[in-house]
Amino acid sequence: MGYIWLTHSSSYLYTTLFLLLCTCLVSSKLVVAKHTGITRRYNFEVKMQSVTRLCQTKSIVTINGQFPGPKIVTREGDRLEITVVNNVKYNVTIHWHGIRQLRSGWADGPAYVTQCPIQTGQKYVYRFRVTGQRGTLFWHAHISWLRATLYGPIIILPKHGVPYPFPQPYKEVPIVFGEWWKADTELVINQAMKTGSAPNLSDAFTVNGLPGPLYNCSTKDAFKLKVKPGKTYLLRLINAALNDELFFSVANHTLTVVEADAIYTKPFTTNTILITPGQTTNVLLTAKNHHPNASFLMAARPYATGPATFDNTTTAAILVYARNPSQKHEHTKLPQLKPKLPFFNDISFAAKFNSKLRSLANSNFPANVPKKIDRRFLFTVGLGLLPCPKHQTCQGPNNTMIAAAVNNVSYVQPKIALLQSHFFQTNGVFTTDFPKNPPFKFNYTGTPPKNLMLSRGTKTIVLPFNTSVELVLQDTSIIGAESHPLHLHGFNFFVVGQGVGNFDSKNDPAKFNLVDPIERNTVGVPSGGWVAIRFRADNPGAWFMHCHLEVHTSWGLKMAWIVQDGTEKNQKLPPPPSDLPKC
Ligand SMILES: *[C@@H]1O[C@H](CO)[C@@H](O)[C@H](O)[C@H]1NC(C)=O
Ligand SMILES: *[C@@H]1O[C@H](CO)[C@@H](O)[C@H](O)[C@H]1NC(C)=O
Ligand SMILES: *[C@@H]1O[C@H](CO)[C@@H](O)[C@H](O)[C@H]1NC(C)=O
Ligand SMILES: *[C@@H]1O[C@H](CO)[C@@H](O)[C@H](O)[C@H]1NC(C)=O
Ligand SMILES: *[C@@H]1O[C@H](CO)[C@@H](O)[C@H](O)[C@H]1NC(C)=O
Ligand SMILES: *[C@@H]1O[C@H](CO)[C@@H](O)[C@H](O)[C@H]1NC(C)=O
Ligand SMILES: *[C@@H]1O[C@H](CO)[C@@H](O)[C@H](O)[C@H]1NC(C)=O
Ligand SMILES: *[C@@H]1O[C@H](CO)[C@@H](O)[C@H](O)[C@H]1NC(C)=O
Ligand SMILES: *[C@@H]1O[C@H](CO)[C@@H](O)[C@H](O)[C@H]1NC(C)=O
Ligand SMILES: *[C@@H]1O[C@H](CO)[C@@H](O)[C@H](O)[C@H]1NC(C)=O
Ligand SMILES: [Cu+2]
Repeated sequence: MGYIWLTHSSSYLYTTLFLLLCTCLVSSKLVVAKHTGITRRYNFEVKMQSVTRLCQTKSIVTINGQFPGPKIVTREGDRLEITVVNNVKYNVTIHWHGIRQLRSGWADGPAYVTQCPIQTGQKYVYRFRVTGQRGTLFWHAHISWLRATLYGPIIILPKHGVPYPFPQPYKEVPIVFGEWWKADTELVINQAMKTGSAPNLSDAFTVNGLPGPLYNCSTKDAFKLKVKPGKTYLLRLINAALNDELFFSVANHTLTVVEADAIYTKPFTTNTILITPGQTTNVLLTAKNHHPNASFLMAARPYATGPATFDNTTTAAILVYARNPSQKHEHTKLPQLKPKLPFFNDISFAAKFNSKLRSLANSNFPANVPKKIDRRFLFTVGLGLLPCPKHQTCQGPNNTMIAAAVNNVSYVQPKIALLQSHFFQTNGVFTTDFPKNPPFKFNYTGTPPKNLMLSRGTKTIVLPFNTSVELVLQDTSIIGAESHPLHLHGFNFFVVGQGVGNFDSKNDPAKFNLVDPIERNTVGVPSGGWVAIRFRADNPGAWFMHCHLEVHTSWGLKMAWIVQDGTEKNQKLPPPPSDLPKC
């Protein structure tokens, strides 16, 4: 049984010293720029829009007719007020992915967790403050599969006068990955849930909504990034794809990772990025000093480890060097160079890449890793089977449905939001007996048990305010091992350890990195392995935790934490806003 050891490395010493030097400059400005923040207002009208991709036109759900949706630009410390008006036939909710939502849980967005959906003709104003975060996040629909087309960037700039802890880029460019179906995605998931089989695969991946030149009938539908020689660009990478982790690489250029999930990282250079759905990564790209005689594809395709087939196509945007207009003709003839991406199931690349991600962890941006742990949990995550509903025929083995679970519990979505039920103490919506450990011990990553059936329930774990939690997420090989990007709402967590095989509670904790672990909101549970995370439950509310592969969420790979109020006034969740949608 191998493991990947995360430790503090002295090779980062130079970076740390350099950043400490900058610190004095920054802190003097921090005092001057004692800003209370402003309120920024956005209007989101959910409406249908006709869009053509891959030579086929379909009507998709959009915000304000835009695809991808509008960019939210804000600053650390600001308040946001986003009015969402639903003018489509579907129920809608919007989630502000990665925003901490400190004591504003009513604005988090997952349907039937923190709110009932915004029904046709209704509106809801999401009000929250951006506290202690800066970098790239994104917003997306959080109901059924509507996030297939309802997503857009959230850009959080540092407070006024506070520089980045890396050289100021010449330009900043969001690069949003998506996944495109020619078919109606609501029909795709509804059909799969009826038959108990895997949903139809997507037809393409997209960059900023465009599939790019490697697809038939898409040469013109390519995102072009025009760069000037010698300039440095900050690419704000967002994986908004529904079901696929992605590798991303730019031909003949290296990338320097500087931030992940709105947390600054120790910078490191790489040719390829791995980014799971739900993750964001900021990278610096420096253009060559001269005009090369080529343009360069910026390509992405899946990292796929599971048993199922997947969309193995490649999306690409094009990096072009700006030329003067007289040379325009010449430029169109330039060859397009392609990057070399890792093989689809390159587990060892994934492990190496993830072990390079470290928090900046300096005095300005400390890594407040919980050291004393109040509660420890071990959750298995993976696939399984459920009985076919009465009067239905299912396509799983022996008339079963394929499903997924955490600790063998496949989550059942309630009819009323968990947070409402918790706040008003209505019984019968959820129980508080979510298993703290796997109900049956087995060789999680070895030969699966004979019985592949799962149980069902709306189970939660209740945590007193400020509990420090250590959670080990353990993949299983039931139906097939697979990397699962687990996303936690309401918190960032520290990734203190990861490894292959089964977690060893005797020997693995000694190898945890408690010095500069990466802090984030979504982590890939290694295929056939485990990951250990730590967080402090300092945010009262009902917080969803689920696989960010939407198909697995549909199958039940989700659960929720209930975090109780603290004793102080500023440790309590305020009552719901008066316009909170009703069920
Ligand atoms: C899914 O694919 C099958 C086989 O190609 C096709 O018959 C079916 O119509 C597709 N479903 C949807 C919702 O597009
Ligand atoms: C693209 O079109 C060509 C020619 O029609 C066809 O042979 C090929 O299979 C298509 N490729 C894809 C990925 O659909
Ligand atoms: C791109 O990289 C390839 C492989 O390293 C190299 O052969 C080629 O010269 C490079 N081209 C340019 C224009 O940088
Ligand atoms: C680029 O191509 C032009 C025209 O073919 C040629 O004159 C020039 O020398 C080339 N430049 C480089 C750097 O290869
Ligand atoms: C993609 O998958 C299809 C169907 O499984 C297969 O025929 C094709 O060879 C694969 N393409 C690549 C590039 O792996
Ligand atoms: C299906 O049922 C048969 C007969 O009861 C059993 O032998 C087999 O193990 C079952 N398959 C699965 C995947 O449960
Ligand atoms: C679990 O299964 C794996 C893979 O078959 C094997 O290498 C390992 O020894 C098993 N572990 C235990 C504790 O049986
Ligand atoms: C999961 O729960 C089902 C239903 O209670 C049970 O039959 C099965 O043995 C459990 N499996 C595991 C691995 O806990
Ligand atoms: C939470 O607990 C930690 C560790 O015991 C303590 O340092 C901190 O002050 C507590 N925070 C609150 C808000 O109570
Ligand atoms: C929309 O949400 C309401 C409130 O939860 C629910 O009663 C209704 O069934 C939902 N409609 C659909 C189409 O899911
Ligand atoms: Cu998953």
